[in-house]
Amino acid sequence: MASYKLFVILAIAAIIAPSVLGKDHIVGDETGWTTNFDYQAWAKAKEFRVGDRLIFNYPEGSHNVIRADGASFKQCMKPSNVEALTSGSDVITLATPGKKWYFCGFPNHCDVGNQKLTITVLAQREVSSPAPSPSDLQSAATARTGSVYFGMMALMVAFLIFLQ
Ligand SMILES: [Cu+2]
Repeated sequence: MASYKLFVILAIAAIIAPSVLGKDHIVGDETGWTTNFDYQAWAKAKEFRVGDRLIFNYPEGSHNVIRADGASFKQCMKPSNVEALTSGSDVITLATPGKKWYFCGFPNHCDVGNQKLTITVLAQREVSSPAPSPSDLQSAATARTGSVYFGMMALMVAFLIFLQ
């Protein structure tokens, strides 16, 4: 009985979460983050937006992830002020729109092995047009508030059921 209620809560959360949070993109899908993979082809089919997350999966110690700028990306050179990510499951939340550059800092992985990714991050999902009019912004804001509000209500109801 308790497990059924838990299932209901999880099901509701699963329906609501995507409307509130961003999307997760596993870089390279099941291939993960490695050499000799066409990450540009992988990225081409996807849409990246503010609030989405990039997840770089690789065996810890065999690769890393460097958040570069355009110039350092071109030369596969780590910017001196940037710390490499090394956990083997590195999560990067896309915080701002625009071009982003990532590569592996292991010798030859970027330049010879082509282990690099550049993406263009678009604005957050709810505000879809690039130059929305004030009324568009208003309705987008209302829609967002509405879905968050509905989500909170549904979760509260689910927890009340669960607690009974
Ligand atoms: Cu590497």
